[in-house]
Amino acid sequence: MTVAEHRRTCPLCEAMCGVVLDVEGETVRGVRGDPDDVFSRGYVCPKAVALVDVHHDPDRLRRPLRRRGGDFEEVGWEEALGEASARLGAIQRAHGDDAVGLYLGNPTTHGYSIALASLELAKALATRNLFSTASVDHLPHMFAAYHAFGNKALLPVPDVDRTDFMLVLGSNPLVSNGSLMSAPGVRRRLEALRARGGRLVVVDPRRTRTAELADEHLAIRPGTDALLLLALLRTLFEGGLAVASGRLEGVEELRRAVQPFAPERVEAATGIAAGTIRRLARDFAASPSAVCYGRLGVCTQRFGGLCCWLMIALNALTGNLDRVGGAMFTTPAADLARLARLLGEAGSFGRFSSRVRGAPEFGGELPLAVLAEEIEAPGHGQVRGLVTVAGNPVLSAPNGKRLDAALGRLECLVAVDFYVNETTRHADLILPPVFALERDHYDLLLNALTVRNVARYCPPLFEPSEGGREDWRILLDLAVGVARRKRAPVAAARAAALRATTPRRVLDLLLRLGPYRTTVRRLEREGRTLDLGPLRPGRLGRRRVRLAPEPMLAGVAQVEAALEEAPRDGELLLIGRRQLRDHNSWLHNVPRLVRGRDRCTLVVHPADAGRRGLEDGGAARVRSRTGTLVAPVEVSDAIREGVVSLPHGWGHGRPGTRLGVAGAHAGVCVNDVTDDTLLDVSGTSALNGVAVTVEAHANDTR
Ligand SMILES: Nc1nc2c(c(=O)[nH]1)N[C@H]1C(S)=C(S)[C@@H](COP(=O)(O)OP(=O)(O)OC[C@H]3O[C@@H](n4cnc5c(=O)[nH]c(N)nc54)[C@H](O)[C@@H]3O)O[C@H]1N2
Ligand SMILES: Nc1nc2c(c(=O)[nH]1)N[C@H]1C(S)=C(S)[C@@H](COP(=O)(O)OP(=O)(O)OC[C@H]3O[C@@H](n4cnc5c(=O)[nH]c(N)nc54)[C@H](O)[C@@H]3O)O[C@H]1N2
Ligand code: SF4
Ligand SMILES: [Mo]
Repeated sequence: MTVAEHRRTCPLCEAMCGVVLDVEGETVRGVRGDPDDVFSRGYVCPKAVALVDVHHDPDRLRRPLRRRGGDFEEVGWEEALGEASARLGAIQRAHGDDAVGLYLGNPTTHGYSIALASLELAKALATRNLFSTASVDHLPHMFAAYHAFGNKALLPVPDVDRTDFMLVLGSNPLVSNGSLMSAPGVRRRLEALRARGGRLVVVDPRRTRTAELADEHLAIRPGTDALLLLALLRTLFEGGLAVASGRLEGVEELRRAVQPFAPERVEAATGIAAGTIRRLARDFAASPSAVCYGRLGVCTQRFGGLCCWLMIALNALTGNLDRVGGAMFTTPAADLARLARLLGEAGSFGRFSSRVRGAPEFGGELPLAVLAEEIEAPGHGQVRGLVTVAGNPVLSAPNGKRLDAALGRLECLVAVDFYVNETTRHADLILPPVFALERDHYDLLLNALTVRNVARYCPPLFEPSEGGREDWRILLDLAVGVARRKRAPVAAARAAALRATTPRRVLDLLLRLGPYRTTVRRLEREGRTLDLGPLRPGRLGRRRVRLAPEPMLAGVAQVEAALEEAPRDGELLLIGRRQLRDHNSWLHNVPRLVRGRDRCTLVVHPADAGRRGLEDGGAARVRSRTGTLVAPVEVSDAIREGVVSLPHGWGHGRPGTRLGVAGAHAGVCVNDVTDDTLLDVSGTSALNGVAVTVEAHANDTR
C-alpha cells in the first residue's frame, strides 16, 4: 500500500506545531515536524508520537461503558446517552440545578468543537457547581485581566520574537513548550532574542532548562514572587522610571501600595539580593523594549492573582503594554474576547459563593478545590451527580485523594473520556469520543494567545470509525437530554438548535464576523498555517488600564505579612515540574513516552538530603497537612536549598483503571500531598510552595 502524507496541527499542547503524518490505509506509520509550517518551521517535541500511539492504543475506548457491579459492560450510544440524561435530569429535578456538577478538563481548550459544546452543556446544566482546570492553572491571569482591562479574555502575550528583554517568572517554556504564549520552537526564539543582543532573566527556585539558557537565573524562594514584583515596582517609582501614560488609572494608589517593599526589606524572604532587584528594575526600564511573563510557578501559588496583576503593572508602568516587544494582544481570526464583550460575558467575580466554605465564583465557576467538600456535605445544593469532560481531577486537583473518595459517593458520575483512568473508573457511564485524527481541528482559544497571528483549519484525517462519535455530538446530546428530563424547554431548545447545525458552520460564522472576514472554506483551501502577521500594537484602543483594583490592594497587606514568616524547623517547600515526555496525566499509556528510568522523582538539594540521610536513588517519605507519599529521591544542586520538586500527573495503577502501560509506570501523585485549603485571591490553588516534611524511607522504592 502506498504511504500518503497528511499535514495538520498537533492539538496536544499550546504550541500548535505543524506535523506531517505518514499514513498507510487505516494505519498511521509515523509523525514528524513539518518544515514548511510557517509558525513551527519543523519543530516538534517528543510527545508528537502520541498522535500515532493514542490513535492506535488498544486501551482507548471505542464504545460507551456502563457500570455493572465492580466492572463495566459495553452498551450502545442511545442507551448510554438515554440513561445518563435520565439519571442526571432526575437529580436536577428532585434537588435543583446545583445538585449536578460539571468539570471541564484541559483538552476542552484544545479544540474548537469541544470548547463550544462544553459551554453549551454548562448552560444546559445551569449549575453553580461548575469547575475547570482554570482554578489549578491560568485563572489568576484572567482574574488580573478582568480587573485591569475589564475583560477576562484579554490576556497579554509576550512579544518574544521582537523583545529586547524578557523576564520570566515561574515558567519553563523549553520543556512546557510555552503556555499563554503559543510559540512553537521556543528554544530557537529565545536563542534569537539573545543573538540580537537581548537579555533573558529567569526567576525560578530550580535551575530549569530555560534558566540554563538565560543570561541570569534568580533562584527565588517559592511563593515570594509578589514581594519581588512589589520591590521592582517600588524601585521604578523611586528612580523616576515609571511612565504614567494617560490610560493608566490608579498610579498614585499603586505608588503608595508598593512603598513598604524596599528591596532591602524583601531580600531575606525572597532570597534575592537587594542590589540585584534594583539592577533588574533599572535594566528592565532602560531596555528599548521589555516584557515580564509568568506561568504556573507564579500563578498557582498563594499570591498567584496578585503576581499576575503586578506583572501587568510592571509592563504597563515601563511603557511595555500593548506595544512592540512588550506584552501584546493578538488579533485572532475568530475573536472571542470581542465576542465575550459584546455578549456581556467579559467576566464576573463574587456574584455567588460556594455552599460549604463560601469561596467566591469567578466567571461563573467555582474553585476546583471545593468540589470534594461539595460532594461530601449534605444539604440543599449538595453535589450528587457529576459530569467530567476530558479531565482527570483525581490526579490533577489539590488533595486528590479526598476527591477520589468523594467521587465514589456520587449518585451518578458521567465521564466523557476515552480512557478508564483514575477518575473515570468511578463513573456510572463513560462516553468515549473519537480521538484527534478522526475530527476536524481549529485552535479557537489558543489562536488568541499566539506570538504571531496565525490561523489554520484541519479537516479530519479519518472519518470517525464505526460507531465513533465526536465530543460535539456527545456533549450536545447530553445537554438536550438532561434539559428535557428536568423539564427545561428553553435550554433544551437552545442546545437542540446548536446540535442541528455543525461545529464547522459555527466556526464559519465566527470567522466571517472576525477581523479578517475569512471563512472555513478559505482556510481549508489554504491547507497550511496561514501567517496573519506579527502582533499589532494599539489593540487596547482607548481602553483604560486599572492599576489599583480593590481586591488587589487588599491583598497587598497579606503579602506584607509574608515578610515576617520564617521557615519552620525542618520544613521544606514543595513545588512542581513538567517534563518533556509528559502531558499532565494522560500520555503515560504511550510506551514510547514512559520508557527509561523512573522520572517521577523527588528532587532534593544535596544539603537538605545530607541533613535527612537521603540518598540519590533511595526513597523519601513526604508528609504534608493533607497526606503522605513515598517517592524515589534524586539529589541535585539544580534546586534551591529548602525546596523539593515532584512532577504532577502520576499515581497510576489504581484498582479499576484500564491503562496497561501507565499502570506499569505508576509513579506517585503529588496531589496526594497538596492542600485544598490553600487558595489565592482568585480561588486558584497554591500547588507550588506547599509546606512538607521529608524523611528517609526505609524500604527502597527502586
Ligand atoms: N512537557 C509538558 N508540557 C506541558 C505540560 C506537561 O504536562 N508536560 N502541560 C501543559 C500545561 S496544561 C500547562 S498549563 C503548561 C505550563 O507551563 P509552564 O508554567 O511553563 O510549566 P512548568 O514546568 O509547570 O513551570 C513552572 C515553573 O515554575 C517554577 N516554580 C514553582 N514555584 C515557583 C515560585 O513560587 N516562583 C517562581 N518564580 N517559580 C516557581 C517551577 O520550578 C517550574 O520551573 O505546560 C503545558 N505543557
Ligand atoms: N500539583 C499540580 N497539579 C496540577 C498542575 C501542576 O502543575 N501541579 N497543573 C494543573 C494544570 S495546568 C492542568 S491544565 C491540569 C490538568 O488537569 P486535567 O485536565 O484534569 O487532567 P489531564 O491529565 O489533562 O486529563 C485530560 C483527560 O482528557 C482526556 N482526553 C484527551 N483528549 C480528549 C478529547 O479530545 N476529548 C475528551 N472528551 N477527552 C479527552 C484524557 O484521556 C484525560 O483523561 O492539572 C493541574 N494540576
Ligand atoms: S510541542 Fe509537542 S505536544 Fe506541543 S504541539 Fe508541538 S509537537 Fe505537539
Ligand atoms: Mo494547564
